Amino acid sequence: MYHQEEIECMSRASLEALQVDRLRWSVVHAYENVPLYKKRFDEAGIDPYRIESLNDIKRFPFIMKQDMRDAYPFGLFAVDRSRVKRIHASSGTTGQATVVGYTERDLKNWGDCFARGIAMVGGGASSTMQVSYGYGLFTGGLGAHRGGEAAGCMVVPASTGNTKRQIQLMRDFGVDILCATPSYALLIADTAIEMGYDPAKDFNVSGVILGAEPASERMRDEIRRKLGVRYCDVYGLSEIMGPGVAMECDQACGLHVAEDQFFVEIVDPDTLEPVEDGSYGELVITTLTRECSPLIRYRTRDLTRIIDEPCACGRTHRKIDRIVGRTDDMLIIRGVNVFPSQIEQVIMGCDKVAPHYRIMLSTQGGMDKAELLVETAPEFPFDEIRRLEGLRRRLESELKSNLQIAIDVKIVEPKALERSEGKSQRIVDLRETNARRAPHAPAMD
Ligand code: DLL
Repeated sequence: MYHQEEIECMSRASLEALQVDRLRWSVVHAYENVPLYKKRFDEAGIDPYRIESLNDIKRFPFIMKQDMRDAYPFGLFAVDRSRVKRIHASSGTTGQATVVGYTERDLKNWGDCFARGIAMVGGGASSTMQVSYGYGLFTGGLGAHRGGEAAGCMVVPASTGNTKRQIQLMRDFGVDILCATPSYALLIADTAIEMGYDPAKDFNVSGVILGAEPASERMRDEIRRKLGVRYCDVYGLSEIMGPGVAMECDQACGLHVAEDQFFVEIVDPDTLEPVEDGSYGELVITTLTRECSPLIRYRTRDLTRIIDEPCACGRTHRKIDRIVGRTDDMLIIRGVNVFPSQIEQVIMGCDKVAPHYRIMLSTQGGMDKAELLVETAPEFPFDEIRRLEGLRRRLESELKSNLQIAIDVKIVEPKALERSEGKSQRIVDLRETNARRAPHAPAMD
């Protein structure tokens, strides 16, 4: 089932022709209406009126989150104030917030992108869709909401919080599609089980549309099993639009990029040169239709690869793989580069622990101290001290051999770590100085 079959299943040749046309429009639109683009293109000696093919995009300079911060609040808007119908913003907890605006057409396109994912989990006009992403300046709630309306669903704007009530709404309204972060979907499932339900049987929910944060395969399996649902991973970022930039079909091997709306590239994060097809690198996105906040070659910092193979679902838009991390995720612990995903891999490889963990960084005696708090799997006998100690030592030795640094492991009981209703915070960095972070790491929102 498709939301817009004529677009989602377009021949590659027609799609690429459409992309070239739209790229020409977008680049000129940015150049003529946003002073920063005019300055940058002129400085680089680029003629924005001469785009022959998609390859020409490679001549253009990149734009970064810092550029958006510098332009706060409306410096990158390309339309008159009277045409801006909505704004969203990043939280700005660790730096200046970034603001993006939407015209009526931007909002319509956004709704259609998200609605494609609703069809991917089998939803449509007869669906009842509960949106348990936060509403507000964060794009999750209102983005999914608009998608639900575009698909013709009955939308339940639950937002986050009050989990027992969320469960009651799901039951009373016969909700069949749930949108939330993976952490929150799991919390909803676990709370329902604690309340005595078997959500896979007692609830009508058949599809989930989950994103805004990474989810390991184990976590996805747990959500699928506990709720008895089809899982659609939704990718997006507020700078580019919000949720719906790419969504995962039922083949579960990659997320179809809305290529009629966005042109994607993968570059080496160090050299900024394009990587070979299929290799991992940093995702760079150019908007093709956005009127209010066009972005030309935006460096997302997200690491993924392009999957350029025909998909059995019939959609022709190329896919990106699940996001494996961010270039600015990298931590420097006692001089060693560590990606949180490396720690997660060790956890996921051990069935005695649950996928609930936290990495605590602090300073002790002037040195970095790293501690991993991880919960045991529910069936693990937590009161058997010797087995617990064995498990702790096994994890410490695996971490040491995989990461080349010592990380203390503290095993905690199931449910000891606080659950999140939005994006979960896996790293708590309490070190006295942030100087040991990656030098290129911008503040994360
Ligand atoms: O998280 C938009 C969103 C809302 C996406 C709801 C999906 C669902 P930001 O707060 O700007 O926007 O955060 C964007 O979150 O650059 C990724 O690092 C991460 N992210 C988003 N979706 C995924 C995903 C929203 N499916 C940042 N898998 C992005 C992994 C994701 N990471």
